[in-house]
Order: sequence, then C-alpha cells, then structure tokens
Amino acid sequence: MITLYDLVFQDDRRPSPFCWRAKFALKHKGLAWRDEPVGFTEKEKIAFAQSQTLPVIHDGAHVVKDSWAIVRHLDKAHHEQPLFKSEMALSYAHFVAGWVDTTVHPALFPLLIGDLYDRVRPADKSYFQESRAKRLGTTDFAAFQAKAREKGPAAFRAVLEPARRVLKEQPFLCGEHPAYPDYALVGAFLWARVASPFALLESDDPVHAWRERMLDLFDGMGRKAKAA
Ligand SMILES: N[C@@H](CCC(=O)N[C@@H](CS)C(=O)NCC(=O)O)C(=O)O
Repeated sequence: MITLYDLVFQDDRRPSPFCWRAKFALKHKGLAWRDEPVGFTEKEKIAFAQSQTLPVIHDGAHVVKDSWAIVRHLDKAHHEQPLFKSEMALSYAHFVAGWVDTTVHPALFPLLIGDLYDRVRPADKSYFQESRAKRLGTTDFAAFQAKAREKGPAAFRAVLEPARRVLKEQPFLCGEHPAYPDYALVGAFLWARVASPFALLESDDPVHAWRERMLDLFDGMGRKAKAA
C-alpha cells in the first residue's frame, strides 16, 4: 500500500496544493493509499526521503519526493490508467504545472496568507510566521492580506485567462475528461478552499463551472475535504 505524507493544518485540514496534485493523480490511476499527516515542524517524519517539503510517497521499495517526480513515478510503476498517454500529454502537463507554480500560486498567496496563518496548527505557528515573513518582508500577515484584497480578486482572475479560454470550449483543460493539467490547477483552488472563505471566482466564469466539476470528481474528494 502506498503511503502519502500530506501537510496537515489545524483541525486536520489539508490545504497543500502539491499534495492535492498527488491525491488526484492517485485517484486517476485507481490506486489506494494510506495517508500520513505531517505538520510543518514534524519534518523528521519525512527525513527518510531527505525532503523538507510535502508531498512524499513511500511506494514499496520506492521513496519519492516532489509532486512532479511522484506522478512520473506513479505512471512508471503502475501501468493502469496512465496519467500521460503521450510525450505531448506529458509536456502539456509539465507546462501547466509550471504555469500554476510560477503564476497562479504567487497571485493567490497574498490573498490567502492571513487565513493560512490563522489555520496553521498552534505548534507550527512560529515556524510558519518566520519562514513566510522571509518571503513577504512582514510578520503582519492580516494586514498584508487585507492590502492584497483591497484590489479585489480581479488581478487573480486575469491570471486565469489561459485556462478560461480553453474552458470556454471544453469541460476540462484536457478535453472531455480531466487529467494532470486539471489536477495541477485544481490544487491551487483547494489550497484556497481549505484555508480561506474568500470568494475567488464569479459564478458565470467558465473556470467556476470547471472548478465545480473538479470538486465532484472521484466521489467528491475535493468537495468533501474540510473547507474554511
Ligand atoms: N516542488 C515541490 C513543492 C512542494 C512544497 O512546496 N510543499 C509545501 C507545502 S504546499 C511544503 O511542504 N512546505 C514545507 C515548508 O514550508 O516548510 C512539489 O511539487 O512537491
């Protein structure tokens, strides 16, 4: 049985966008897993993988860290229901994951930082505050978030335009059926949903309808996760 080491917040919340990618990929392939929650200050649990970040998986003799390495491993080790059916599918997935990492997450982070901090486990608060203050240049995350939200979610919505153009024409980024590019993007929305009540999308946005479809996938895995 595969073990997935998943970042945990207060009240067993699981917001990590990268861990969500791994969970959707496991479901896509029909693979069962055992879940091991890891707090920010419990990195000793993943020391065996020489990793400082989550997700990590333990799959038989294989220990794999980093969400992209994990999904590549899953397809190599388990041939059923491939995530990447061609070199082009693999390249599209890599491109979309990179776009989410470098454009979608940075646009979202300032809108969520105060709510994320509020939901971090008490034992992890000072670690989170210190590490994120290095990135943001302040420890006043509530004020940083309020300033980001003054502008409203319009700038964030604009970032989604490449996805919106595709989703105007088809139900998923990958066509009639979802695949890894959809999982990479929905991870960002689950990060937001689990950590924050802030409304990101308008109801007539094709990205909104797509997000609803993604929340319904795999017996409502995303929808059932504890939300803010
Ligand atoms: N490139 C890595 C990024 C993983 C990552 O940054 N994970 C965050 C959680 S979303 C983490 O574990 N952070 C630990 C920390 O900040 O100490 C991947 O794709 O798995």
